[in-house]
Amino acid sequence: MENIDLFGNIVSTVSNPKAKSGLTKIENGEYLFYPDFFTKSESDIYLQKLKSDIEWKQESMNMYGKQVAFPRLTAWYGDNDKPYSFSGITLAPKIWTKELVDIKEKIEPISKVRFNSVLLNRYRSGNDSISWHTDAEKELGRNPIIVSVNFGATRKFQLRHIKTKEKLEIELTHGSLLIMQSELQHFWQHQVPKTSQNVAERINLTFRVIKL
Ligand SMILES: O=C(O)CCC(=O)C(=O)O
Ligand SMILES: [Mn+2]
Repeated sequence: MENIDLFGNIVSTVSNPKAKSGLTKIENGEYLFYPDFFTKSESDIYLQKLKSDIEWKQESMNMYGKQVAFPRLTAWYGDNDKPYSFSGITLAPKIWTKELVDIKEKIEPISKVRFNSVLLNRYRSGNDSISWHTDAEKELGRNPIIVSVNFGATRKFQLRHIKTKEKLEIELTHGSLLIMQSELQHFWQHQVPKTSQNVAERINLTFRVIKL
């Protein structure tokens, strides 16, 4: 489905994610989407475990001389304690928990990549968000593969081409898996916007390979 938004941009909406399951090639990139990768009962358990066992942090960043809190909680886990920079802050990872290893071992046969780190985001309500950015940090190298796992409330995930401004929207549901690959991080930004709807908590995990 194609619509024109307030700014005259073309917005393609993946209105029925099931119909779009599998590989989608877009201009300058591609993604794979599996709406029901984890079963409902598995996803319910992971959501509870991640809420209670992960060491969630309220990070902040310096903006024009002021410390501004991120509109979400974050956590960073991985193979070792090599620091990693994103959104203007540097974090040293914690060592994998049992459920993170479990999730990682379920996704690696699909992505055919061994991940050495995961960034977690916890959106406490519709007021939490992540704004337009790419995951093209230099530590991830050229054409990084990013595997995104989702538990909890469904939120809109939007992609925007940096040149054409074309927009795409995918509803990331409880237990869904989204793999972003090829040149996508170099040409498309992504965000999870705030919503005025009364939504429950959502946890997102993005598995990454940091080139050491
Ligand atoms: O919550 C999401 O779906 C996206 C998170 C994200 O883009 C990031 O952590 O870089
Ligand atoms: Mn990102």
